[in-house]
Amino acid sequence: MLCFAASVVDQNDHSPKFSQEVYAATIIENSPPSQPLLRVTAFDLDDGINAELTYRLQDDPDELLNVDKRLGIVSNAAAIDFEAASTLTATVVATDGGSPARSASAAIVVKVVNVDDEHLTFSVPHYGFTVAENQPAGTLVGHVSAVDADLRPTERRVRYGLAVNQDSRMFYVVESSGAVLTNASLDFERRRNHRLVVTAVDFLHPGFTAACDVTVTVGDVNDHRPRFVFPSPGSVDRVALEVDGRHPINVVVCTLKARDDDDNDNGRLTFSLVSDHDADLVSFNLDPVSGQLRLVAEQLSVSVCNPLQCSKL
Ligand SMILES: [Ca+2]
Ligand SMILES: [Ca+2]
Ligand SMILES: [Ca+2]
Ligand SMILES: [Ca+2]
Repeated sequence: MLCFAASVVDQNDHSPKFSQEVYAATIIENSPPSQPLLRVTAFDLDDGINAELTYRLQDDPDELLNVDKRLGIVSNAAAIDFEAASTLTATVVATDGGSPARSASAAIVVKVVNVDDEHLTFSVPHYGFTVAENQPAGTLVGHVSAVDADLRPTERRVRYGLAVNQDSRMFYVVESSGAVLTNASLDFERRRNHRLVVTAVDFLHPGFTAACDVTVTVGDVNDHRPRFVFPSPGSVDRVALEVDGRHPINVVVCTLKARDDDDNDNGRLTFSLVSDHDADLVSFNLDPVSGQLRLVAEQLSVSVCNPLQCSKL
């Protein structure tokens, strides 16, 4: 009696098929690595190795997710920072063991749940502003800004204030906006710099505070006229000087001194002579910078009192 045995060899004629097109999960920010998030499942209607599936991920450039190649369990590869990535996406691919192999893919979407883990921070630790002197109280000096990366732009939970110090009474800060304004007119000649400390607090979490330094530089305005120190101290524009007509020529008679409380060009003085009598001018030479006054002619034979005018050019 003859016996015949027949067997059917499986052909890899079926591709794997995922149970879902999209797999979704959530993860709480800062969770430690290797938290199981979801499980993907694919089926293959072939037999044996032709239905033996392995899973892998692609389109996960930061490699924040892992998948168990046999079990299809997707986990996080690292702690996730919500402020850096609020949603993670990847593609999972299932491949069978056939030759040639067949594969299928599905999408993975993991939403990250925000944790209030960020603190208020000023955009810079030190602000420098300049405001001209003599401006009325209420003049805007500048803006400071503190942000909490946990907050969306529409969430306004920051309140600004001014720490009390020796300069703080001259300024105030708008609580809601961080605008710094003057409380009084500033005087460059009295104080050129003011130092402030602006604070910010999250009013839902009063323990969350931040502070920044603010330097307000007062800009000079030419608000002082030159005044003579010598002779006739305090005189603004005329000095009386008695010159002996016998004084030798080209020898310094005296050195005029004047001051101006303003800064740089606003306080830089030059001297010049003016007279109602032009003839008097030719008798004198006045150095515009040093203020040294000399007789340069001998026309003066008697003592005269010449009104000399000093002016800033
Ligand atoms: Ca197959
Ligand atoms: Ca956060
Ligand atoms: Ca001034
Ligand atoms: Ca001046």
